[in-house]
Amino acid sequence: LESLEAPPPPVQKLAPTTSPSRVQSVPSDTDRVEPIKGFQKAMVKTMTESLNIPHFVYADELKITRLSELRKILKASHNQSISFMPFLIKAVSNALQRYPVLNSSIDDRCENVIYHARHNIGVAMDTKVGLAVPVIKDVQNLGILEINEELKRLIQSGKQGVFKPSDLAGGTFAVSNIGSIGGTYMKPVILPPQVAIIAIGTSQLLPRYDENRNIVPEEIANISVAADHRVIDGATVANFVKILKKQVENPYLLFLNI
Ligand code: CAO
Repeated sequence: LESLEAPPPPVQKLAPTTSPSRVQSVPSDTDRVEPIKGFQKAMVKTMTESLNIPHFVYADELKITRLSELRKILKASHNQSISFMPFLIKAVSNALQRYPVLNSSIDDRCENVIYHARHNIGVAMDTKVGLAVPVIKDVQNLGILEINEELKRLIQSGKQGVFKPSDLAGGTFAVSNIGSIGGTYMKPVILPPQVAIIAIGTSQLLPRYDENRNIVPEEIANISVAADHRVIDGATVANFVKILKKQVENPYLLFLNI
Protein backbone atom coordinates (compact mmCIF):
# COMPACT_ATOMS: atom_id res chain seq x y z
CA LEU A 1 0.00 0.00 0.00
CA GLU A 2 2.84 2.28 0.91
CA SER A 3 4.23 2.13 -2.60
CA LEU A 4 0.89 3.41 -4.03
CA GLU A 5 1.00 6.60 -2.01
CA ALA A 6 2.51 9.65 -3.61
CA PRO A 7 5.86 10.59 -2.08
CA PRO A 8 5.67 13.57 0.29
CA PRO A 9 6.35 16.86 -1.48
CA PRO A 10 9.83 18.26 -1.04
CA VAL A 11 9.89 21.00 1.56
CA GLN A 12 11.28 24.39 0.61
CA LYS A 13 12.58 26.34 3.57
CA LEU A 14 12.47 30.06 3.14
CA ALA A 15 15.00 32.35 4.73
CA PRO A 16 12.59 34.86 6.33
CA THR A 17 14.13 38.22 5.58
CA THR A 18 10.62 39.63 6.02
CA SER A 19 7.42 38.40 7.64
CA PRO A 20 6.58 35.04 5.97
CA SER A 21 2.96 36.00 5.29
CA ARG A 22 4.18 39.04 3.33
CA VAL A 23 6.34 37.08 0.89
CA GLN A 24 4.88 37.33 -2.62
CA SER A 25 3.69 33.94 -3.80
CA VAL A 26 5.83 32.44 -6.53
CA PRO A 27 4.03 29.92 -8.76
CA SER A 28 5.17 26.47 -7.70
CA ASP A 29 3.89 22.91 -7.86
CA THR A 30 5.26 22.05 -4.42
CA ASP A 31 3.97 22.97 -0.95
CA ARG A 32 6.18 25.21 1.14
CA VAL A 33 6.76 25.32 4.87
CA GLU A 34 7.75 28.61 6.44
CA PRO A 35 8.91 28.99 10.03
CA ILE A 36 6.90 31.38 12.21
CA LYS A 37 9.41 33.86 13.54
CA GLY A 38 9.96 37.40 14.73
CA PHE A 39 6.96 39.70 14.62
CA GLN A 40 4.67 36.92 13.47
CA LYS A 41 5.69 34.79 16.46
CA ALA A 42 4.84 37.68 18.76
CA MET A 43 1.49 37.97 16.97
CA VAL A 44 0.75 34.26 17.62
CA LYS A 45 1.39 34.76 21.36
CA THR A 46 -0.54 38.03 21.78
CA MET A 47 -3.53 37.00 19.68
CA THR A 48 -3.82 33.62 21.45
CA GLU A 49 -3.74 35.35 24.85
CA SER A 50 -6.40 37.80 23.69
CA LEU A 51 -8.83 34.88 23.31
CA ASN A 52 -8.99 34.77 27.12
CA ILE A 53 -10.50 38.25 27.20
CA PRO A 54 -14.32 38.39 27.23
CA HIS A 55 -14.68 41.44 25.06
CA PHE A 56 -17.44 43.35 23.31
CA VAL A 57 -17.29 45.73 20.36
CA TYR A 58 -18.98 49.14 20.17
CA ALA A 59 -19.19 51.05 16.88
CA ASP A 60 -20.14 54.51 15.66
CA GLU A 61 -19.29 56.86 12.82
CA LEU A 62 -17.02 59.90 12.88
CA LYS A 63 -17.68 62.92 10.66
CA ILE A 64 -14.17 63.99 9.76
CA THR A 65 -15.18 66.68 7.23
CA ARG A 66 -13.87 69.59 9.36
CA LEU A 67 -10.71 67.74 10.27
CA SER A 68 -9.98 67.15 6.59
CA GLU A 69 -10.47 70.88 5.94
CA LEU A 70 -8.06 71.69 8.75
CA ARG A 71 -5.48 69.27 7.31
CA LYS A 72 -5.82 70.96 3.91
CA ILE A 73 -5.31 74.40 5.49
CA LEU A 74 -2.21 73.21 7.36
CA LYS A 75 -0.79 71.77 4.17
CA ALA A 76 -1.50 74.91 2.11
CA SER A 77 -0.43 77.50 4.69
CA HIS A 78 2.44 75.78 6.51
CA ASN A 79 3.39 73.04 4.07
CA GLN A 80 2.88 70.77 7.07
CA SER A 81 1.78 67.29 6.03
CA ILE A 82 -0.23 65.79 8.84
CA SER A 83 -2.48 62.77 8.62
CA PHE A 84 -5.73 62.15 10.44
CA MET A 85 -3.93 59.96 13.02
CA PRO A 86 -2.24 62.58 15.28
CA PHE A 87 -5.63 64.28 15.81
CA LEU A 88 -7.30 60.98 16.57
CA ILE A 89 -4.51 59.94 18.96
CA LYS A 90 -4.77 63.25 20.85
CA ALA A 91 -8.56 62.93 21.05
CA VAL A 92 -8.12 59.38 22.39
CA SER A 93 -5.80 60.66 25.11
CA ASN A 94 -8.23 63.46 26.04
CA ALA A 95 -11.08 60.94 26.27
CA LEU A 96 -8.90 58.59 28.34
CA GLN A 97 -8.48 61.40 30.89
CA ARG A 98 -12.24 61.26 31.47
CA TYR A 99 -12.55 57.46 31.30
CA PRO A 100 -9.21 56.17 32.68
CA VAL A 101 -10.43 52.57 33.00
CA LEU A 102 -9.87 52.24 29.24
CA ASN A 103 -6.18 52.95 29.91
CA SER A 104 -5.81 50.23 32.53
CA SER A 105 -4.72 46.59 32.90
CA ILE A 106 -5.93 43.74 35.08
CA ASP A 107 -3.36 41.90 37.18
CA ASP A 108 -2.60 38.22 36.49
CA ARG A 109 -5.05 36.92 39.09
CA CYS A 110 -7.83 39.33 38.06
CA GLU A 111 -7.90 40.87 41.53
CA ASN A 112 -6.79 44.44 40.79
CA VAL A 113 -7.18 47.02 38.07
CA ILE A 114 -4.03 49.04 37.42
CA TYR A 115 -4.88 52.53 36.16
CA HIS A 116 -1.93 53.75 34.07
CA ALA A 117 -0.85 57.35 34.52
CA ARG A 118 0.87 57.44 31.14
CA HIS A 119 -1.09 57.44 27.90
CA ASN A 120 1.21 55.25 25.83
CA ILE A 121 -0.74 54.79 22.62
CA GLY A 122 0.28 51.90 20.37
CA VAL A 123 -0.32 52.37 16.65
CA ALA A 124 -0.95 49.19 14.65
CA MET A 125 1.35 49.46 11.66
CA ASP A 126 1.73 47.57 8.45
CA THR A 127 5.53 47.38 8.29
CA LYS A 128 8.21 45.70 6.26
CA VAL A 129 8.31 42.94 8.88
CA GLY A 130 4.56 42.51 9.25
CA LEU A 131 2.14 43.85 11.84
CA ALA A 132 3.91 45.85 14.55
CA VAL A 133 2.45 48.10 17.23
CA PRO A 134 5.03 50.79 18.07
CA VAL A 135 4.09 53.07 20.92
CA ILE A 136 3.83 56.86 21.14
CA LYS A 137 4.70 57.54 24.76
CA ASP A 138 3.10 60.07 27.12
CA VAL A 139 0.56 61.35 24.63
CA GLN A 140 -1.14 63.18 27.53
CA ASN A 141 1.83 65.60 27.50
CA LEU A 142 2.24 65.96 23.72
CA GLY A 143 0.78 68.44 21.28
CA ILE A 144 -0.61 67.30 17.94
CA LEU A 145 2.49 68.38 16.00
CA GLU A 146 4.72 66.46 18.44
CA ILE A 147 2.53 63.36 18.01
CA ASN A 148 2.84 63.84 14.24
CA GLU A 149 6.66 63.94 14.45
CA GLU A 150 6.80 60.83 16.62
CA LEU A 151 4.37 58.97 14.36
CA LYS A 152 6.46 59.86 11.31
CA ARG A 153 9.59 58.58 13.05
CA LEU A 154 7.87 55.28 13.88
CA ILE A 155 6.45 54.92 10.34
CA GLN A 156 10.00 55.43 9.02
CA SER A 157 11.28 52.68 11.38
CA GLY A 158 8.45 50.45 10.13
CA LYS A 159 9.50 51.03 6.51
CA GLN A 160 13.02 49.93 7.40
CA GLY A 161 11.69 47.05 9.50
CA VAL A 162 13.83 48.03 12.47
CA PHE A 163 12.42 49.33 15.75
CA LYS A 164 14.18 50.13 19.02
CA PRO A 165 12.90 47.64 21.64
CA SER A 166 11.70 50.62 23.69
CA ASP A 167 9.49 51.73 20.77
CA LEU A 168 7.56 48.48 20.99
CA ALA A 169 7.20 48.34 24.77
CA GLY A 170 4.92 49.88 27.36
CA GLY A 171 1.69 50.39 25.38
CA THR A 172 -1.41 51.08 27.48
CA PHE A 173 -3.99 51.52 24.68
CA ALA A 174 -3.97 50.90 20.93
CA VAL A 175 -5.32 52.38 17.71
CA SER A 176 -5.53 50.57 14.37
CA ASN A 177 -6.19 52.66 11.27
CA ILE A 178 -6.91 49.88 8.80
CA GLY A 179 -8.74 52.50 6.72
CA SER A 180 -5.45 53.77 5.32
CA ILE A 181 -5.40 50.46 3.40
CA GLY A 182 -9.11 49.74 2.99
CA GLY A 183 -12.21 48.39 4.70
CA THR A 184 -15.22 50.17 6.11
CA TYR A 185 -15.49 48.34 9.44
CA MET A 186 -13.12 46.23 11.50
CA LYS A 187 -13.47 44.38 14.79
CA PRO A 188 -10.13 45.02 16.48
CA VAL A 189 -8.52 42.50 18.83
CA ILE A 190 -7.36 43.67 22.26
CA LEU A 191 -3.61 43.44 22.91
CA PRO A 192 -3.24 42.03 26.44
CA PRO A 193 -2.50 43.27 29.10
CA GLN A 194 -4.37 46.25 27.61
CA VAL A 195 -8.14 46.38 27.98
CA ALA A 196 -9.28 48.31 24.91
CA ILE A 197 -8.41 49.07 21.29
CA ILE A 198 -9.85 51.25 18.52
CA ALA A 199 -10.11 50.51 14.80
CA ILE A 200 -10.84 53.09 12.11
CA GLY A 201 -12.18 52.25 8.65
CA THR A 202 -11.67 54.05 5.34
CA SER A 203 -13.30 57.46 5.18
CA GLN A 204 -15.94 57.98 2.51
CA LEU A 205 -17.94 60.95 1.24
CA LEU A 206 -21.54 60.15 2.18
CA PRO A 207 -24.87 62.03 2.32
CA ARG A 208 -26.06 63.01 5.80
CA TYR A 209 -28.77 65.35 7.15
CA ASP A 210 -27.74 68.62 8.77
CA GLU A 211 -29.72 70.26 11.62
CA ASN A 212 -32.11 71.82 9.04
CA ARG A 213 -32.80 68.46 7.44
CA ASN A 214 -30.84 69.34 4.32
CA ILE A 215 -28.77 66.62 2.81
CA VAL A 216 -25.10 67.54 2.95
CA PRO A 217 -21.95 65.67 1.90
CA GLU A 218 -19.92 64.51 4.91
CA GLU A 219 -16.64 62.66 5.10
CA ILE A 220 -17.34 59.68 7.34
CA ALA A 221 -14.99 57.13 8.93
CA ASN A 222 -16.30 54.31 11.10
CA ILE A 223 -14.84 53.67 14.50
CA SER A 224 -15.03 50.38 16.46
CA VAL A 225 -13.87 49.95 20.03
CA ALA A 226 -13.20 46.49 21.46
CA ALA A 227 -13.17 46.48 25.26
CA ASP A 228 -12.60 43.97 28.06
CA HIS A 229 -16.02 43.44 29.61
CA ARG A 230 -14.50 42.24 32.91
CA VAL A 231 -13.60 45.84 33.77
CA ILE A 232 -15.34 48.04 31.22
CA ASP A 233 -19.05 48.23 30.53
CA GLY A 234 -20.84 49.36 27.39
CA ALA A 235 -22.02 52.66 28.88
CA THR A 236 -18.42 53.65 29.69
CA VAL A 237 -17.31 52.94 26.13
CA ALA A 238 -20.32 54.82 24.74
CA ASN A 239 -19.38 57.87 26.87
CA PHE A 240 -15.71 57.55 25.90
CA VAL A 241 -16.63 57.51 22.19
CA LYS A 242 -18.99 60.46 22.69
CA ILE A 243 -16.08 62.63 23.90
CA LEU A 244 -13.75 61.32 21.22
CA LYS A 245 -16.38 61.89 18.50
CA LYS A 246 -17.14 65.42 19.70
CA GLN A 247 -13.46 66.38 19.62
CA VAL A 248 -12.64 64.73 16.29
CA GLU A 249 -15.73 66.25 14.66
CA ASN A 250 -15.05 69.75 16.09
CA PRO A 251 -11.29 70.29 16.11
CA TYR A 252 -11.73 73.51 18.21
CA LEU A 253 -13.01 71.32 21.06
CA LEU A 254 -10.05 69.01 20.56
CA PHE A 255 -7.59 71.87 21.05
CA LEU A 256 -9.51 73.16 24.07
CA ASN A 257 -10.02 69.61 25.38
CA ILE A 258 -13.69 70.11 26.17
N1 CAO B 1 -9.50 56.62 5.35
C1 CAO B 1 -9.14 57.14 4.18
N2 CAO B 1 -7.87 57.56 3.93
C2 CAO B 1 -6.96 57.41 4.90
C3 CAO B 1 -7.28 56.87 6.15
C4 CAO B 1 -8.61 56.47 6.37
N3 CAO B 1 -9.01 55.93 7.52
N4 CAO B 1 -6.17 56.88 6.92
C5 CAO B 1 -5.19 57.40 6.18
N5 CAO B 1 -5.66 57.71 4.97
C6 CAO B 1 -4.93 58.33 3.89
C7 CAO B 1 -4.10 59.48 4.37
O1 CAO B 1 -4.87 60.67 4.44
C8 CAO B 1 -3.01 59.53 3.35
O2 CAO B 1 -3.47 60.18 2.18
P1 CAO B 1 -2.93 61.65 1.77
O3 CAO B 1 -1.45 61.50 1.65
O4 CAO B 1 -3.63 61.93 0.48
O5 CAO B 1 -3.32 62.57 2.86
C9 CAO B 1 -2.81 58.09 2.97
O6 CAO B 1 -3.99 57.40 3.38
C10 CAO B 1 -1.64 57.43 3.62
O7 CAO B 1 -1.67 57.62 5.00
P2 CAO B 1 -0.46 57.01 5.86
O8 CAO B 1 -0.59 55.53 5.93
O9 CAO B 1 0.81 57.52 5.32
O10 CAO B 1 -0.58 57.71 7.27
P3 CAO B 1 -1.54 57.49 8.50
O11 CAO B 1 -0.94 58.33 9.55
O12 CAO B 1 -2.95 57.77 8.16
O13 CAO B 1 -1.43 55.96 8.89
C11 CAO B 1 -0.43 53.96 9.74
C12 CAO B 1 -0.25 55.46 9.45
C13 CAO B 1 0.82 53.49 10.37
C14 CAO B 1 -1.59 53.75 10.69
C15 CAO B 1 -0.71 53.23 8.42
O14 CAO B 1 0.31 53.46 7.52
C16 CAO B 1 -0.86 51.72 8.60
O15 CAO B 1 0.11 50.98 8.70
N6 CAO B 1 -2.12 51.24 8.62
C17 CAO B 1 -2.42 49.82 8.73
C18 CAO B 1 -2.72 49.42 10.15
C19 CAO B 1 -3.03 47.96 10.24
O16 CAO B 1 -2.41 47.12 9.57
N7 CAO B 1 -4.02 47.58 11.03
C20 CAO B 1 -4.46 46.21 11.16
C21 CAO B 1 -4.09 45.68 12.49
S1 CAO B 1 -4.76 44.09 12.79
O17 CAO B 1 -4.02 43.18 11.74
